[in-house]
Amino acid sequence: LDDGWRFLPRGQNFAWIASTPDAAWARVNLPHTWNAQDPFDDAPSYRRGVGWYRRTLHLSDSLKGKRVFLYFEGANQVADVYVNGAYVCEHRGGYTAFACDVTKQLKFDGGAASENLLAVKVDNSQNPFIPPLSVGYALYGGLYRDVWLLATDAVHFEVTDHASPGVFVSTPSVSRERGEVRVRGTVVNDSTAAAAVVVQSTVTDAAGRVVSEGRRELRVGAGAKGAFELSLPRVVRPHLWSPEDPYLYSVTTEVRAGERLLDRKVVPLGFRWFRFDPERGFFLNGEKLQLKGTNRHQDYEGLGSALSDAQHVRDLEWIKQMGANFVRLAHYPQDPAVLAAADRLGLLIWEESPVVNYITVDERFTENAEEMLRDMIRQGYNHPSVIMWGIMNEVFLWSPEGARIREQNDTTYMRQVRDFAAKLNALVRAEDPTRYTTMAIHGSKDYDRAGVAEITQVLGVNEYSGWYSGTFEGFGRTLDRRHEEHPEQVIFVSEYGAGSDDRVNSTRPERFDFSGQWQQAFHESYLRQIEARPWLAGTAIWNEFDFSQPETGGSIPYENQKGMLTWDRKPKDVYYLYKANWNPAPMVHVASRDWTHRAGIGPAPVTQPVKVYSNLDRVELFVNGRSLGAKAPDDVHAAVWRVPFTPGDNVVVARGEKGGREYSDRVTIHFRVVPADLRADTAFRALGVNVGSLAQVTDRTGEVWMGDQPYHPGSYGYVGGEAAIFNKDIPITGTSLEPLYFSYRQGLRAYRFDVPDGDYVVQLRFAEPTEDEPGARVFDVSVNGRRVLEGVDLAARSGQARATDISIAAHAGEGRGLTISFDPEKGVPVLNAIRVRRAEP
Ligand code: GCB
Ligand code: CA
Repeated sequence: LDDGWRFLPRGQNFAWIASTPDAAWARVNLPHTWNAQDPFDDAPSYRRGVGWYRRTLHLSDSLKGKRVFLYFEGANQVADVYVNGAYVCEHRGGYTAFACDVTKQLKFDGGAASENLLAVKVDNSQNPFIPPLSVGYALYGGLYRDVWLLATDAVHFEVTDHASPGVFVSTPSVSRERGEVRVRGTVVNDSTAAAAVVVQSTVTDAAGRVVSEGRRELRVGAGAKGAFELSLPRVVRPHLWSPEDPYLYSVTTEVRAGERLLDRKVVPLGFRWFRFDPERGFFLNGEKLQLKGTNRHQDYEGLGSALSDAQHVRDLEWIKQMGANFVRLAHYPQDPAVLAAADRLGLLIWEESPVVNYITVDERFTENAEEMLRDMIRQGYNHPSVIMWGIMNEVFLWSPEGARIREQNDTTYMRQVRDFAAKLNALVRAEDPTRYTTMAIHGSKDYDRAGVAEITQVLGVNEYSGWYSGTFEGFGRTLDRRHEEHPEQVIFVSEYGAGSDDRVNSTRPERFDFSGQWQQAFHESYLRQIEARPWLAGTAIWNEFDFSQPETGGSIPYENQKGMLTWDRKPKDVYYLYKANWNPAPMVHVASRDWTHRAGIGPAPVTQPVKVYSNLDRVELFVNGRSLGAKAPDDVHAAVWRVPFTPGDNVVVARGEKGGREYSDRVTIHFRVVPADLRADTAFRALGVNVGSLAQVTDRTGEVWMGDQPYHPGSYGYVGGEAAIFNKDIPITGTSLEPLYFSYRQGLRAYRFDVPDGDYVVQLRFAEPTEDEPGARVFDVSVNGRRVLEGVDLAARSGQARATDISIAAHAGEGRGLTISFDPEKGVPVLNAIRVRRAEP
């Protein structure tokens, strides 16, 4: 039922919305969210509240006598469903499916009289009793997944058991010799007479051949339910399921009354067995398997959370092609299409329930969290890809009052969280003893102090050493310490990552500069450290795709930039680092796709590094047809050449071969040579500098803003002050070139350009980094000793963190170039970026 809906972003009760004329409503198709844009504009926050959906539905007479259900794959986050004015069901929680029996409320008469009105009220308001309370991604409201109409016979498999298939298949024991299959489920008899039925399950292989079969007679009273369980004859020498060979059988379960088929369910079946070992890692089908994985969020630039099934599937294909064999679905259950794709593609899954950052100590919160777990497990139970159920993420990151803190000190709360976690863990164990329980924690002692870290069977640690703070090596040290102190613990690296922006590149990358090169160096180091610790249960990159993060700044505000691909699914160069390491298919990639516009200080040619990721034994690099020699990629499949760039286009080709076949990659890099001595540059047109950072920034026109440097005669650069960056939580507004403003220099005395004599326009780019009150920072600006700006007060002028560009006319004479000086009146001056261009004649 995805098409033909109408949407109204307000309205409290059904009576009111039923009487609102169609014209007041927007036409929408599902999946739909009302927050596809507003979390990412410069207005603070986004709309969290009520939205109504309505639709008419004609039902033909042929459905008369059937049971009819509405099946919602997900609605964020509370949904109330009405049919023909009657309230039929409610669902709490934005990430799992729910089903409502609407038979009684529907009209089937045929013709116009059979027009039914469906209406769904969806509410994504903050709710203290519904996880998640806080997340770090947009909480998109809406009917953002597919909706189905299901019609069954009066006697049918249960539909409303947590919107599960009503049939559950497990493999109590599997070996190479044989696989046991157990099928259990519930038949519901909604008729007025007792039913004598036969339940039959058939296992077929991928070619459709029947390999096992079993049946059972069942008597189900009128209006009653009957549970069944079948142990099928063992399958001999089953074709095992694995990431390399995701072979799927299927189990078809039918319920019949005599010859009459009443219902049929087909579910996937994979024969596999697995275990975790604290000393040796993960084993699948008896063999050690290094879990190489990544995390996935479900949103997409411009669409919010409203993705089609095809888009969900494409995401998993990106992950598979990268060579991963594992995905953590953080931080919530995802579209049904995702698990189906994981089964088919061979990706092992950690699915988790959205308890994030803190909890409300209240029975209602606990009950909702438990219901979500039951939803998740029963809906995902039949998927062979699933190996772990996660119960929470970084639950001690925030205080019980909902504030980010360093350390918990409320011991009562810590005990309550422990009890809560233990309760959820026990629930998962009881629901599904065939998988492992897990949770993810952040770098804090609180989890051990509170006894929370020991609750689940697998412990996920989220590690960002070398990004938010510390060095790359802090990663391995943290892991080793935990492993030593808790040798009995199965330790999984559930997150690690660093942000990047394809506009930002550097020959001297620094922590938190958002350059692609720092991100690459981070992952290269982590790959090495992971390789050195075979006892790890597995690892997962944070994150496969850039995703929404409404309360963050950085070089792309409102976005978490740690993806292997951008938010609109453009692979970054770092994606190919993983591909080279994890996917054995021969490949070579010139890791400069994100840096095709470069600049450097001359004379030409200017030498800069070019990195190639490749899993070939040897790769040769050519620049403009000339060989720079062949190299063997290193232990993480990287090789770097020092390439002499000439002004203009440089064609870079990397080439290698394997098994008699040639593999190559080709990138054209446009290079601008900035003369070391600007004074002699009679052709000088313009020069921009990304003040406060060593990284270059490429703008949309392809112009490269140079990295910053101290002034030296003949060139450009700052005089005095120190480099700084914005607080990561403060979004920079009023510009689409945020990286230029993200870094800045404070307390500088001057900025100099030794340009040739002539008339210029100096563009000063500012964004007030720290002050939100006028008067705290005030400075004057002079050019070559002449005051041009008096009393610049950025907070007063534009407020905090808002891009403020000021252009001034300037004249360079007598070979003195341009000296733009900054004189403090109050506080210290700042400058975020600067550009000098020749005035038009
Ligand atoms: C974490 C969180 C995740 C964040 C990530 C980050 O530890 O679990 O939700 O997005 O860090 O990028 O900071
Ligand atoms: Ca779907």
